[in-house]
Amino acid sequence: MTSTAVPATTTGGPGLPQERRLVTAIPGPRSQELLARKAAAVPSGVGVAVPVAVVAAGGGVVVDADGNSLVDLGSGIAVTSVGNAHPGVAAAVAAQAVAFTHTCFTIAAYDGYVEVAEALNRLTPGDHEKRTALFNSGAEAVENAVKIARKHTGKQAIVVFDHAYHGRTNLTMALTAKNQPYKSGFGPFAPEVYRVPMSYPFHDGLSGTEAAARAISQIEKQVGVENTAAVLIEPIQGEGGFVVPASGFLPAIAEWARTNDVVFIADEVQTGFARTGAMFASEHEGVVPDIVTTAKGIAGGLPLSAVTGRAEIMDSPHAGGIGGTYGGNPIACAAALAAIDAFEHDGLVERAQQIETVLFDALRTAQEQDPRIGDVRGRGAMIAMELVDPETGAPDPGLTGRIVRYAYEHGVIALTAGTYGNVVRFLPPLAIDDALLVEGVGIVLEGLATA
Ligand code: PLZ
Repeated sequence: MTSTAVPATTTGGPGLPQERRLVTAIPGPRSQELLARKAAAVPSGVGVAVPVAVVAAGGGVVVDADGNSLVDLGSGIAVTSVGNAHPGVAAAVAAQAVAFTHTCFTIAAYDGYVEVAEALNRLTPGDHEKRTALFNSGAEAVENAVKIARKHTGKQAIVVFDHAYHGRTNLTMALTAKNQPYKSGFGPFAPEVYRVPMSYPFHDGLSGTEAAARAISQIEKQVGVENTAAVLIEPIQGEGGFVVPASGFLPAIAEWARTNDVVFIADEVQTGFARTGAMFASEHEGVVPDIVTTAKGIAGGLPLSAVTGRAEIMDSPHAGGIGGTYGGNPIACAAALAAIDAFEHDGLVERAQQIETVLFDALRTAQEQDPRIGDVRGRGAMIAMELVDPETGAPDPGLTGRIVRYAYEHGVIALTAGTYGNVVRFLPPLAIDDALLVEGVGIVLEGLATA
């Protein structure tokens, strides 16, 4: 059997040459070989967006088995914010792996879990007393946030928004808006989930106050505050297309929740940890959520997620009511502590702000020449362009698909998003350098010009 496994000598991390380098077509022969094996061994429901076999990654590049070096504008969907194979993360993982790999925290406790909890209690918005519980995936964090909010309020209804994405488990599929590809045929879905309109300035033209009034009226008329346990919202929607609500929308919803005994849950799985040019996206509008869910960027690529919230809410489940075999695994916690150290001490919040400037400059200049770029939006290193038919304003998912294909064929990983599939999103590692970032976005725009 042939194999494209990593040679033992392969080292990723920031020491990799920071360059876009194409030595074969994409996919090259070794990548094609892996994808053929994948087709025979892995179900087709598990897709692969960029047809490469990865052997190393670091800084702003991903290197494939054929020797191509691709500019990474995706970070594995906003995960490797500190950079892939970050040296501090790699060293912490290695050290923890030779000390102990697992106890199950609910069987026998260890320092790393508590230290991650302390760090999140300190870093998330608000100076009230907090508690943090750790899990494995973003979806699992969201599920637990819902469990805790229901237990605390004694109510059941969960309010979510148009274009929302919260995961692929049964409850989180119900919370997620988009049918294809996330939900189709996978029901029945969990009950007591109610969807209300989001603030989406490019589409609805409403102010934050108007959009909040629309959503609140719908909750009060169709659900009832006496039934509503929680409002769950991404402060900037991720999979939904980097939808930044109009200013004032989030504070108005949070304030309404506060006065109605409704738990306000911010899903910061994609927006958390410096990604948007603040440690958490809720900070941009001074919102202090009752509960924050985090994952992705938290641990530099290891699976870890968290629910952080007001102590009185978090402590409402009975002893033993919250748990799981792997939640807060010691290796993932060691990685998180190294990643959090980098977020706090390596200027990554400021770096995300600089990336915003570079991306907005490039995309807004392109938008002036090209009416197919209907909207450019986002914050920090979470920036997107929404593509439309200039005549009708209709979404153009076909064009979007051609652009990201052009990009990877020319050595740049770019991702799509959006309810209408017409958004190209930029989520570079915060470890990317400016030259590579400018080159990468340039290739994407070249794709737009030729598509
Ligand atoms: N909440 C806000 O963005 C994950 C999904 C990719 P998990 N987004 C990427 C895909 O196609 O599956 C996400 C998110 C927000 C929750 C989640 C779920 O996080 O770690 O994928 O479970």
